[in-house]
Amino acid sequence: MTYVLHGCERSGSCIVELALAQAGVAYELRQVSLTDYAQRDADFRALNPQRKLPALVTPAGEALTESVAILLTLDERHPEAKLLPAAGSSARARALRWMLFVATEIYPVVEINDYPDRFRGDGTAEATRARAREIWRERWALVEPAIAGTPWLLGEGYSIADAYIATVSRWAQQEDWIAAETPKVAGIVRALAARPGAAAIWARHFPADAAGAG
Ligand SMILES: N[C@@H](CCC(=O)N[C@@H](CS)C(=O)NCC(=O)O)C(=O)O
Repeated sequence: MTYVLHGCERSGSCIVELALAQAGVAYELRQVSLTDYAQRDADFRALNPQRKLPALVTPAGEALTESVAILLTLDERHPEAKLLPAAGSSARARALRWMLFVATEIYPVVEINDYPDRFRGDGTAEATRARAREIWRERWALVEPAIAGTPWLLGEGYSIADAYIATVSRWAQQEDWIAAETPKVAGIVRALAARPGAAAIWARHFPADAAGAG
């Protein structure tokens, strides 16, 4: 048995795939097309009642969901991969702080941008999406000054928090704003797109940003 990752290009499964590749473990990809709304199919719903990607089935058959929970579980089970700095370290605390900020304060806003009808109440979908993008930008403006390394979040070097930041920064049709207003975030994207072991995965999820593209 190997890991089975249920995901889709350009989605949060990119982060999990980068973690699995870094851990050097075998995994199989199962496509769940967001374009086709396949996350709402009964098969996938049985795996994740929340009907969202990513979902990871472990070699022991456990179903894991929630991107950060998946990453922390992989970090515990494959410590040699060093997905995150060592437990108890100051560097780990900073990586967790900003990865969780992006996961809990920015990632959910993308749902409002992508599916405004779910949230619009009496307003229009356009107005709901526009407000989501304002909030999204305000929150990215908090991430930018926290990036202490060159190019990575931590001065100590790469961690899976960089993959998290880079992936979420590609959403909500805000790539141009990210490039113009958050150059350190954009620098993480560029460095990840060129990073050995990550470049091929990144190119599949985000071909426009692949190193050397454009
Ligand atoms: N809290 C979840 C969020 C997952 C999420 O929003 N995934 C998106 C793709 S990146 C999704 O499946 N959206 C489909 C939908 O909302 O119908 C996590 O961190 O895994």
